[in-house]
Amino acid sequence: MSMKLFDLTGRTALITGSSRGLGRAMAEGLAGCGARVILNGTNAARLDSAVAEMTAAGYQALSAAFDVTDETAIRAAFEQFDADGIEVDILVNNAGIQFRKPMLELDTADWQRVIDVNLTSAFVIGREAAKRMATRGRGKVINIGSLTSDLARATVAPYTVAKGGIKMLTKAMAAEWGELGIQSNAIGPGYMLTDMNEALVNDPKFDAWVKGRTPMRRWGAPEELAGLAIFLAADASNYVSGQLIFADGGMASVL
Ligand code: GCO
Repeated sequence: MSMKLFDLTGRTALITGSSRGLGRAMAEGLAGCGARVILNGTNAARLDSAVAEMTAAGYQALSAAFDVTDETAIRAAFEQFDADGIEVDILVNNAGIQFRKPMLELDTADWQRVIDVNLTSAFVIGREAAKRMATRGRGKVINIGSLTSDLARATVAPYTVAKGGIKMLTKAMAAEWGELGIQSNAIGPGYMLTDMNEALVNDPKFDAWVKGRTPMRRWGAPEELAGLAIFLAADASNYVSGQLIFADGGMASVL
């Protein structure tokens, strides 16, 4: 019985921003439990090679290249899924960018770009997915939050605000879509070894701060998010909704 609760065979998962990094790691975790995964990004060549790598590894993988801030492209992608008979059962809103600058020096355009990619896209793509999930009476939305969903760090205000918004959007989705059979939850990664954080990892002072501030005394590996993604994508979490669950080495829980 217990393993069946985590079996994703016959389910299709769309993971935004998944040609590499956290999105790719979660896609591999979901595929490893039987899901067919749709990788997304804007770089078609990078997507094609990621699909080829996953297919060679024995996973079921497709790609859907679209810009998560382009509503027309998002609608077209879902209309193509409809036309191809592809039902998105699991949506992982992972796409995100970072822009580090103190607010006093921050241009509004840079603020808006981070909000558009990291927050508004989750609403737009979530709405398109949920419209279709509702017709089937079931679906899973997994939004990717952050430590900054709860805790602010100087120089990353737009990212912090967007990720705080992700936490509350997750609850709003739970509030409206629970009766449709859709569970909406969020994952809060800690400081992870990703391209986005390369400058931080390579900064000895910041690296020491992360290791000192994290009870597990290390950065997280992208594949360490896969277990939470599998849980929140599977029947095991069918009565879990509106939650933000951290995979952060304990950082959000300690002073
Ligand atoms: C930063 C980092 C963080 C982490 C992550 C923490 O500049 O502080 O990019 O934002 O990536 O979001 O949960």
